[in-house]
Amino acid sequence: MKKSILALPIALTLIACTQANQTIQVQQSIKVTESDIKFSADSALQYVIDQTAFGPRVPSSTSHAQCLSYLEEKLKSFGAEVTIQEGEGTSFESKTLPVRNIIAQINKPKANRVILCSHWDSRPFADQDADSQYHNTPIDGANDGASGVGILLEIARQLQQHKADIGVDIILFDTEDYGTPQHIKPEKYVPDSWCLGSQYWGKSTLGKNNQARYAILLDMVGAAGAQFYQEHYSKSTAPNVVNKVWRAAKEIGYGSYFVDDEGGYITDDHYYVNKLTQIPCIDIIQYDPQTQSGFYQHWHTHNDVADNIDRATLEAVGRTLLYVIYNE
Ligand code: AHN
Ligand code: ZN
Repeated sequence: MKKSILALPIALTLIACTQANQTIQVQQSIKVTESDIKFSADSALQYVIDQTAFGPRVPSSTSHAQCLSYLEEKLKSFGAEVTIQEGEGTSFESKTLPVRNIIAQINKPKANRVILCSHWDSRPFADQDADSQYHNTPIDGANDGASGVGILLEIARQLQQHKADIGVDIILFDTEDYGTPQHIKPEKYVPDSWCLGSQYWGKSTLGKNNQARYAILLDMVGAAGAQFYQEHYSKSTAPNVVNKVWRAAKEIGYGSYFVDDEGGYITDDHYYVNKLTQIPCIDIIQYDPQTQSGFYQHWHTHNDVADNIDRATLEAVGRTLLYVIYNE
């Protein structure tokens, strides 16, 4: 975004800080303003549709393999250096499951980096569906998986056209959504059955050696009218990152999506990034006080389809993240 920066006077915001009982003011420079940011919600939505069009992205399936090639090709076409991390994990039934994490490095020479992540697999069980005949059938996961990935693809595309000063690692975790279903009681209890991809990455040298300053996870970021509360593990391990993102959203007019209030504890990929690496990670995830689960109303049902994805929500999240990145 070099051109627009030169054309604009540098805006400054004043942020009040309290230090040693006195309030001081810190000047923080805004390098890129809201109106400089480009993000196409149409394009992000198309990436969601593309992913779901392969069919459910259940690990070991043909659709999963096809979507892996699609995501790898897309990220390469946006100029990122892409690595597929191959690994495995143990399912709730004590079976070995494959893991294919997709790691796309943008601006690789930069030491100053952040991670943006999401899971790209979809759940093999519609175990929240009202009709129990569907409980063993896989879901599209348009919101649960594809929405975060769609936003991250569009961010990668934008970062190729308008460079940021920092480096960004986009990490698409696999095998997040294979956790113990409601309707199956395994013979032997297997702990940590969710988030197998982020667990594998966090224990690997790729995770251990990653020097990113912080990480932001997206999960279920595409429903109309979604609201993102400040999830508990995020707030306790990465309070500065939560504040940075929620303040950014408010500054550019998305305060109605990013609510300044506490959410519950959610076991998601960010939990394992925090537990297994040095990188503080937050989760941007919809909280719906109207549903019993607290999750998206179509969570783990066959209504989690691309038709229920809303451009405005993709845009609110995508623009907020770009605003944060361009101002690092
Ligand atoms: C649990 O239900 C324990 N965690 C939810 C994590 C998740 C599933 N996110 C999307 N799908
Ligand atoms: Zn899920």
